[in-house]
Amino acid sequence: IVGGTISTVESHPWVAAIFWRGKSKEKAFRCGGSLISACWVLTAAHCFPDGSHTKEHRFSVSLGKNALNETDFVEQTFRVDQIILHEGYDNGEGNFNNDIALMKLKPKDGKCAEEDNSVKTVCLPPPLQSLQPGVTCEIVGYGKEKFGLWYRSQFLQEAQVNPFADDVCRQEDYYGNKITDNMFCAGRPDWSQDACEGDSGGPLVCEVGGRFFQFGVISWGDGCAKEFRPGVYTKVTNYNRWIEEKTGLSI
Ligand code: 4AZ
Repeated sequence: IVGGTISTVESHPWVAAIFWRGKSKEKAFRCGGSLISACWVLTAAHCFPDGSHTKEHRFSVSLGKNALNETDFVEQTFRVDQIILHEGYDNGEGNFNNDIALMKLKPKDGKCAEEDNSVKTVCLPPPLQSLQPGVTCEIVGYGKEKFGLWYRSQFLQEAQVNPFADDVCRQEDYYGNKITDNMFCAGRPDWSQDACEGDSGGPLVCEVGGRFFQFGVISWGDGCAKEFRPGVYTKVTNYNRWIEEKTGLSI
């Protein structure tokens, strides 16, 4: 997150940290995610390049985590039973179309995530709920605080962004025709806050009608907090049926 502030997982208890374990057992942070039910985490498909989704045993998911490089007292960590990428995920045009994926947590003693002050599920918006440009949304992540830095944020960070109208984001001086109907853009009018490398897969949550819903999955962008280059998010409301079909949840 660029231009944000240090946050706590207690104020974003649905945030998940996805790790990958290599052949020499080194554990590397891969992406953010969000807990949508006790056993399911929503994230971005591009977090699993070149068939790494078939290597479930290499991944783990931590919930309730404040500091990336420390094991939090309250955190809950799970192995992964299944990784489901969207069938239409496509980066052929360099724009991550259908950038959405699900991870099924492996239960421990018959249970997945247990709700407490640091671990809760996020609500998904109903299918036709539209997101009006101008509302304020929050993004959270453990990603870089500046584009090009070699290190990530040690702590969970949060920032505020506003959804942009599609016709603005599709202007030639923005992203032109790279923006499909499965995406929306969000940023600050002064370009001061944005998601950045390492934040992808994490949630964009907005208050609509007095309730908070996850409207976006952090997906991509040209640089971070750059003029005319807002963050691009997967439009979660396009995927209610897909999520229901894959998870058996009802939204
Ligand atoms: C990334 O590489 C990434 N500024 C995520 C979000 C943005 C840029 C890059 C948006 O994961």
